[in-house]
Amino acid sequence: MIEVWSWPTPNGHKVHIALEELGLEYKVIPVNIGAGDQFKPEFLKITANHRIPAIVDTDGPGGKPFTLFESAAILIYLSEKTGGKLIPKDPFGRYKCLEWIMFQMAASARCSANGTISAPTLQKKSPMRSSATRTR
Ligand SMILES: N[C@@H](CCC(=O)N[C@@H](CS)C(=O)NCC(=O)O)C(=O)O
Repeated sequence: MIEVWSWPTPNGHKVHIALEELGLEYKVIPVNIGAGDQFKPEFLKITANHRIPAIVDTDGPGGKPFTLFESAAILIYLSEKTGGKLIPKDPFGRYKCLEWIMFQMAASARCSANGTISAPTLQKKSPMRSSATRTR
């Protein structure tokens, strides 16, 4: 069973869609980023970054519980967990796929919700937030 600590935002939906596509059993644990849930200790136990999505796989590598954050890392993990269904196995296809995964992370997946959650109260709780994000 995979616990998805998430919220309905673009980065959250990437993982929700992959879980549906792969037919994996999962349970969503809502992290209301508009209410500041991402700063709660129980969420910060499974991520070094106060951002959704994050997962806990109760049946991770070696059959042990496994935590993971960052949507691209999660997508790669879920693909490999299911035998590489989302990422081609041949080197050409694999690296082209990773290229686009990295591209969407770096260039196109800025969370549109960031503007709404950078209210002054949340900014104070988030020393890691960049000045660029603070001013949006
Ligand atoms: N690089 C991260 C970005 C995650 C991200 O920006 N998450 C946003 C929602 S889409 C968030 O949780 N923001 C809460 C905050 O900044 O405190 C990923 O791809 O997982």
